[in-house]
Amino acid sequence: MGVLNVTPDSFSDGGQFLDAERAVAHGLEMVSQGAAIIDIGGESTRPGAASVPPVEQVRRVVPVIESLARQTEVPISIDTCDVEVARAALAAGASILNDITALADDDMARLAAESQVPVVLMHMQGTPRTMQADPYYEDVVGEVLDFLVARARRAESFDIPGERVWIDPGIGFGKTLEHNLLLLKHIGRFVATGYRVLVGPSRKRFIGTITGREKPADRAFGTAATVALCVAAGVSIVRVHDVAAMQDVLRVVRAVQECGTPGSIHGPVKNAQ
Ligand code: HH2
Repeated sequence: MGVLNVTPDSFSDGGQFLDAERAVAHGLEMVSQGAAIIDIGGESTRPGAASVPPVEQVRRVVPVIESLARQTEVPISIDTCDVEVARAALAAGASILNDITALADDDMARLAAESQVPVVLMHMQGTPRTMQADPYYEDVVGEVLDFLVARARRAESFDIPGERVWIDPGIGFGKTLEHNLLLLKHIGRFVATGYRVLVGPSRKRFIGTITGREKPADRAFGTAATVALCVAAGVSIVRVHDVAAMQDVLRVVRAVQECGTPGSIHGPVKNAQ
């Protein structure tokens, strides 16, 4: 899943794609690099971010979604927790809902059910404005897992079938460095629920803390380590900024996973040394 933020203030690509034409060009570039989904957002959720009125989010994302949907078959997801924005995005051609509040709003749950699209349920402690103030858990993995399974069951009670529910531990959303690391270390427990798992570690602060890389754009190698761990553990979707580089990570992890299985060696891997 390639990230496309049509915002002035996202932590990593803020201001780069506020212009619709540039946003569309970047979306198409990520498609050409192998993105299987383009995730479009019109509101930053970085720690401390102020919320953006739905009408402004719509103004930012709808032209980009319309244009991309005309030019590519790759599914587009809308990253929003506002039902009006989600509705406008679906009408413009989006076909996945990415809700960082995990369907806190019943209207969003009804929209997901009616429109029969997959929905990402993400865990967050607090709100973007407050979430990094003092995150606290007794048992971060158990609590995040219990929350997501409860929200997935709630989604199913709205007639959203389990195969359309994707769960996401919400890396960086009300989590310390240690919390993020524990969630990544035990990501297999989320996979074991049977729901598809999405993880979004890309370029985040905790990677900068570990590597000493202050600039988000310099965190691709750190991100690659998390992507490799997640994919090896059975995660279905990784939400990333550096699509071309992470495609290479994916290819190598898959080649290792598939080696030794008859008929599994294919394409460029065949003659590798
Ligand atoms: N992370 C961000 C935004 N949306 N959605 C899901 N499902 N999972 C995530 O981990 C996730 C997300 C934050 O990253 P980004 O979009 O690059 O930054 P910003 O929120 O500043 O726009």
